[in-house]
Amino acid sequence: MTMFGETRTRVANRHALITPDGLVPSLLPGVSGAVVNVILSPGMGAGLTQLLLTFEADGHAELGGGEIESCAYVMAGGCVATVDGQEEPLAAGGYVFAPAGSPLELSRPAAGTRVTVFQKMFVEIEGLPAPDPVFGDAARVEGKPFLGDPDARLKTLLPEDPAYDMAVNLFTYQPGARLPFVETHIMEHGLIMLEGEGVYRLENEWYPVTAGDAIWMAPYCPQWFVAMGKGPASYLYYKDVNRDPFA
Ligand code: UGY
Ligand code: MN
Repeated sequence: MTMFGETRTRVANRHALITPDGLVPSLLPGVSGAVVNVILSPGMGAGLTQLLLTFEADGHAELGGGEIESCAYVMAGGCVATVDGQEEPLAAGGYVFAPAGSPLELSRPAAGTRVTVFQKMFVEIEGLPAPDPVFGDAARVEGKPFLGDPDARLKTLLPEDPAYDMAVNLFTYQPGARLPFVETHIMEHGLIMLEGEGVYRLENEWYPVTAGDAIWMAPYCPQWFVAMGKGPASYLYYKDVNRDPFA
């Protein structure tokens, strides 16, 4: 229960914690029959948008296209994803990447389907082929020990190929597992906690976090996480990758 006049949400200049209690829906062109929460956006200084879509049974979304690339991950329920005429059913844990120039269509959702979408402006490299669409299922991706720790496992959902300038990863920590050091890096993150709880350090603040919380980390935001619950904690996150800092 939230205390009267209180929230754990905190929006700072170089990081943000957005908790579900304060979310207010907005209308987004191309989306119907869904509650849309634009959780992260350029409006707060972020270089990405992170959307949470909660569909009704007749919901439909057409996202991206133009210079925008999109990656959608189904957190609960299921729907059909279409990119460039290729159509795939996605259940919970299913995901899809639609490159710039290829709108992402989500249709025929089960009522209550919840989808996180990360979007950014694609940065082209001359002479490099454009990235292909990707359809996948997180259950089929191997979780690799992070820097040798078998209790902190990382699933890399998109191809590790210079054609892609967006990474979307799934991190699962056993209780007590943590990032081995406080990271400070050029890459920006958008993140949503999928399961469990822990403490996230963002710059010089420490935040208790739980499933449903979203986080923005600007480039160079010092960051660290420790899983503190009785069960595993997992989060889905975005990262901009593979481009020259001057691009
Ligand atoms: O990929 C990453 O930079 C990751 N280790 N960061 C994070 O989980 N905050
Ligand atoms: Mn990081």
